[in-house]
Amino acid sequence: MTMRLYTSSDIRNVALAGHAHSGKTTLASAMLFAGGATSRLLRTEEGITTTDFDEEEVSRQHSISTGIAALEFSKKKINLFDCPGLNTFIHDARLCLPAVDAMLLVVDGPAGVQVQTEKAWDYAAEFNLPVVFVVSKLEHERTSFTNVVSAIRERFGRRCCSVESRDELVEMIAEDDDDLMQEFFEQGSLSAEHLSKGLKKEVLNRKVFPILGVSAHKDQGIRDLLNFICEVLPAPVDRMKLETKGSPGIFVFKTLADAFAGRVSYFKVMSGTLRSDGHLMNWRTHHDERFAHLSTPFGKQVHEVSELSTGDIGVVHKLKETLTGDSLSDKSKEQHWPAVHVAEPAIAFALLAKSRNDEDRLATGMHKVLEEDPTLRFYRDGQTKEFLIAGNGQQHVEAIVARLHKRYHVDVEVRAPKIAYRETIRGSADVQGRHKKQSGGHGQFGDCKVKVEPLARGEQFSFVNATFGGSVPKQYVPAVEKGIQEAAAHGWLAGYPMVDFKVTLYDGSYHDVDSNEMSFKMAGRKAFKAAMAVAKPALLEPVMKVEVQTPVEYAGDLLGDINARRGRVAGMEVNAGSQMIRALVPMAQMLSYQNDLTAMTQGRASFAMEFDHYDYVPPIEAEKIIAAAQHMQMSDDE
Ligand SMILES: Nc1nc2c(ncn2[C@@H]2O[C@H](COP(=O)(O)OP(=O)(O)OP(=O)(O)O)[C@@H](O)[C@H]2O)c(=O)[nH]1
Ligand SMILES: [Mg+2]
Repeated sequence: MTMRLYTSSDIRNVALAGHAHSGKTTLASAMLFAGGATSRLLRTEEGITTTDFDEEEVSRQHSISTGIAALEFSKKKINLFDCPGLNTFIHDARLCLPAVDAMLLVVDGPAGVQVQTEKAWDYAAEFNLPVVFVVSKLEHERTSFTNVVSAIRERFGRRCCSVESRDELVEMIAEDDDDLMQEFFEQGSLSAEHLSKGLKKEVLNRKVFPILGVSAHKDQGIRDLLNFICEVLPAPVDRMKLETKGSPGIFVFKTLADAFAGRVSYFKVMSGTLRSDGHLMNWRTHHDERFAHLSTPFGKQVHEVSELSTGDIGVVHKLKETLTGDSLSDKSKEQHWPAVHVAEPAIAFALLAKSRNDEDRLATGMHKVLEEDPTLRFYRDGQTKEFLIAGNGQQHVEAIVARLHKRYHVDVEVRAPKIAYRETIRGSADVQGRHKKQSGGHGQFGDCKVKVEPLARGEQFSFVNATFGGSVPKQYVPAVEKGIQEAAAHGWLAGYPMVDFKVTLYDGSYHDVDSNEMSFKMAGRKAFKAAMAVAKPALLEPVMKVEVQTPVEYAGDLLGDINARRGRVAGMEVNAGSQMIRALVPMAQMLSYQNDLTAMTQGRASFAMEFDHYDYVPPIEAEKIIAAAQHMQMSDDE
């Protein structure tokens, strides 16, 4: 199927975001059906929706990654981004948000505002996106539209306003514009034209957040929502300064590694018009990429197009060197758009290949899967020689392992999670590192004096050369630094990387013949070891920011449980009958939280967590970690 051409002002890119199970995928289906893009309403339960096509999504009945599909409505092209809402996959939504121009924040009718509703709201703020709340499942017997509207306003402010409350909306719009205020005072209302213009502006500037209601199952409010998108939400060119006339440039926001079709890249046209059979330069890799066939995404399928206007969303297959976050543009003009910054994943699992054959294919398969998800890390532990995969949580990693199995037939076992501990120092040291081997043959000589001090959390490492008079010849200074860094990478207490410390090299000596780089590197290592003996090394552990939402009756038990996990409660609020608990809890205590929380609350509570900071491990726990590391060291030496 080939799609017609749309000009920049006829394009709308909207994300459907919100809590898991709130009805985003079903709503996307209903919108596609209403727009004539599918011949009937496809439901998540049937496993055949347009935007959930991955094997894992079908079997779990939850979206795992953002599915994109286009439809036409009142001559506009709407690109729908159906985002995952589950805690462990919602980060995937964030990666796609640079490509959209508004967010439909879906709020579950029966359940109301939930943990990931807030997360999605925060994402919208981060990317400066207009937000329209969509209350789902309107026909459901437990949905009260009025109650959900109150909960939304209580949580996100009175600028969230049901479009049914026309008077209130008119007042809000008039409030922010002197001319409209005057008209409002004189006429007691606003003309239809001014109201519509005013609303558009207020939504774009995130001054007003309209609330609509829909039932995807009963096809209620779907056309109104589509109309609203076309009439009120901005075209890409209304929201961002995009050059429609210049040479073409694109930003890649998503990559799929298809076992058969190979690499599939999703992009937004950021400038000019992109035509098929053109070439663009990838400015990260300096690789000339050919865009043979251009298409518009439609879930797993694509609809071919001959060109795409500024602001439109496209798909292209088989780019050679391009990954998520890359900017490509015509050779004549280098252009860059910022990639989304992702935090380092703090939880790692060991992967054990089930057979030799699996081991051989593990790395190849994994590298393909990794292309799809820049938040994952795959590496080999220097200490244990195990393959490790780091991600956002157990479910995240399990989904990856399942994908590896289904797509590439690699069988691996996921082992107990590893916590990414770090080491640091609490005290300072002033030490000497001296390496000398001058018996027979060519000698070795390096000598350095260093001061070592703690740095603030997160500052990693700094090295200052404060020598004078050539006590350490300039060409050997980097060797001292390298020696220290290499030793620091293996830590001191339990083999975890040493971080947040500063080294000042202030003196040393050398030998005219026997000094060389290697000798000064050795001297650096020795200085590090000498420093650790006195600088009070300590273990650091990742601490997570945890948000739990629960019916009020479980709050007492959950608080006690958080305490038992060495957690610190940072805030509590009651909102429309449900209790929100915010806490900081060491990751080591959160590994089984999903299961424990379900058991403690009969599955009625939900939670979200993300890495927050590193903090000292209390002495008793630290002893255990150090003992475990020494034990492993010993069995390695055997
Ligand atoms: N009663 C009713 N149920 C609905 C409606 N829309 C969706 N549901 C049901 O809600 C459940 C979740 O729907 P999904 O569309 O998969 O939810 P989602 O928001 O995409 O969930 P994630 O992908 O996990 O974030 C399914 O059982 C749907 O059948 C509706 O309009 N009315
Ligand atoms: Mg979904």
